[in-house]
Amino acid sequence: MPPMRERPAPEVLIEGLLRGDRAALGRAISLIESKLPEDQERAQSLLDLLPPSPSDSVRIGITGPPGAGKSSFIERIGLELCRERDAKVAVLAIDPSSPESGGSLLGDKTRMEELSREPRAFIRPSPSSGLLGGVARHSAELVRLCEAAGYRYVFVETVGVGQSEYQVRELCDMVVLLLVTGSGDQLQALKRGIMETADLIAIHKADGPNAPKARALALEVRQALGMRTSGKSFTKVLTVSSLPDIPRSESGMGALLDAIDSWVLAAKANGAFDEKRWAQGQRRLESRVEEILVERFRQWWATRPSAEPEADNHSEAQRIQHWIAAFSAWLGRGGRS
Ligand SMILES: Nc1nc2c(ncn2[C@@H]2O[C@H](COP(=O)(O)OP(=O)(O)OP(=O)(O)O)[C@@H](O)[C@H]2O)c(=O)[nH]1
Ligand SMILES: [Mg+2]
Repeated sequence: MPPMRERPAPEVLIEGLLRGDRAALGRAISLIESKLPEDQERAQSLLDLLPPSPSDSVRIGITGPPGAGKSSFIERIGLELCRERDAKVAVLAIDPSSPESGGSLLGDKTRMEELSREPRAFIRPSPSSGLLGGVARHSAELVRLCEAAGYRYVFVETVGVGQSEYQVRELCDMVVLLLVTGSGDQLQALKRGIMETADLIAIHKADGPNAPKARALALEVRQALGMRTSGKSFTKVLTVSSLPDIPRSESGMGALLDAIDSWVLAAKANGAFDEKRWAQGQRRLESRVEEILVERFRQWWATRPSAEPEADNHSEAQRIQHWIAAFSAWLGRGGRS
């Protein structure tokens, strides 16, 4: 017989969470991600009990082509934050793709081995396969849970390209783009307008024989950005290495952290930081309302009172108009026939 699943009350979970208890955080995340109908109410109560998001947290999205070293970079910068700055660091991953790609998250967990042993770090445990679809859907809630548990730096790694890049921007305060030399990816990124949406660009793996090439690429990217923005690009382009055996003074990690700090300070000073969070929240609200409305529409449609308008003398556009009017009227009556 499988072991009985423990079901701590939301109040108990919150209490542990606010104390910074990692086990409570892990359980809270599982509850939010749960698809079991009997968990939905507790999940909602848990969210209702959460304090407002702290204003001194920073949500940093890490994007870049596959193999650019995103996980290794998060491990290095995470360790730096934990050890040198005594900060608490949480790491989440966004994977909007199907459950089949579950391996990538598992891989990340092992690649961030050192960070996962760090008491001030929390790496979201890999969900069991089949649950991955929930990662992107609940990621905003997961960020809130991490922040409530005292994590002031929340890193979000994109897994896969395309859709996840959009999602990470909607979730994070700033986006750091990692590029590497010799892959041609930087040209691709430029074409697709990805560089312009990054708040900071790091030319990664700038170590050993690759260091001069990385510096050359940084120069190229700066020029390309300058041309795009008629010389007014404020996006910093730095070179950095995440190899553990590169001395800290040569890795560029310190300068990169300073660049993140000054970006945050500037965004807070001119109001852009709060504005972005507000706008992101507004868009989440709208998409939630959309979901609710579509759900209501489908319920109404299944039991709609009147028959189709006569097919012959109604075009498709008229038919749609007809049903929109009928549905709106029904909504206007407070959902009564
Ligand atoms: N030389 C060098 N190699 C690195 C550096 N960072 C990562 N690597 C190597 O690059 C490879 C990919 O690293 P990951 O951190 O897994 O890259 P990723 O972008 O997370 O990969 P996916 O999540 O699979 O897209 C590994 O073999 C790393 O050892 C670095 O700073 N310098
Ligand atoms: Mg990775």
